[in-house]
Amino acid sequence: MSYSEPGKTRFQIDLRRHLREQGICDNLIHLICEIAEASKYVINAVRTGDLGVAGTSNLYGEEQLALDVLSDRILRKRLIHSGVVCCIASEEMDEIFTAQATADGLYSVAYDPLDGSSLVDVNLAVGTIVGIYQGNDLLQPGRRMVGAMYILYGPRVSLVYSVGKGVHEFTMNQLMEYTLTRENVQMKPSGDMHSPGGLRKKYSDENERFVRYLEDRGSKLRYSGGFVPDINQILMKGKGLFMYPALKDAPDGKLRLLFELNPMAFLLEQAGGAATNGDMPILDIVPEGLDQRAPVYIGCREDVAKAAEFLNGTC
Ligand code: FBP
Repeated sequence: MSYSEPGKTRFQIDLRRHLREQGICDNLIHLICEIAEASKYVINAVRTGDLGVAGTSNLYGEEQLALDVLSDRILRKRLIHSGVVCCIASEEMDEIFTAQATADGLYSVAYDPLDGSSLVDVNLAVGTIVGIYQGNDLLQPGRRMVGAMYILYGPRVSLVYSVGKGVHEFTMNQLMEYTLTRENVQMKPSGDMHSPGGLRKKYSDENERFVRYLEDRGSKLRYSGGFVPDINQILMKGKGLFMYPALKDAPDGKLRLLFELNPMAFLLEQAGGAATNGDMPILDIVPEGLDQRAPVYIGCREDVAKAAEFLNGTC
């Protein structure tokens, strides 16, 4: 991982130039830049928008916040306007939206427009999560994605992406442009911090024993309640494990395969980390529907492997 420092040639590299260096096709470069542009309007909504409820509910029957609906509309309009997207799936929409009938040379996008939106009310960091597929089939294993990215709206605004050639971070400057700040982010094999999601009293004995094992090993608790800031901390520090396991009353956990888990698993694997549901890599799960959820253990590969051992009783 190389930090771009003043005076070094990699400084002030903008997103479009960096994407061009990845050797990917113009349509994918254009798509990622369009999502980056959309994030500038989402930032404005997060900073000044209505914090109330929208009066509607999403695919999961959850009450939508006005910010959920607004950020979803901003991204959907931008994706349609891009001209390179055929199918769109959003955590805030009930079904797949077909933007173009043809799929030749086009992409499909699954996104969570504002993950952790309920945290804006208490001024905590939130984010947009995006997974990109070639063609018009969104229900394929995450390993087939051609790109993934998230945008973190925190004290600073950062954008992290991968198109299968490493993981790179950009930070928004005072001109609202994204410039390179970290290139080829790498995970260590094991770490000393953990983010356990969900109510502990609903954990299985195996999950409880695993968290105790981490604590006894000297791992520090780091959990903000926001998936994007929690994953960003793990990626940028190159260490740690996030888990949102199956709960006694939620056998599939909470987080959504298409909109949250696949993009983050793609990024972590690209950085040398791992992501599992306890039985298999997240990226190898064949989605059965838009609303599918899965338990997740994501972060340093040795810690993820250890989680699976505890769950399968081999530890
Ligand atoms: P939303 O998509 O409804 O915002 O939920 C996702 C999320 O807020 C994640 O960002 C976070 O990791 C998790 O839920 C927190 O869940 P809990 O409050 O149960 O720990």
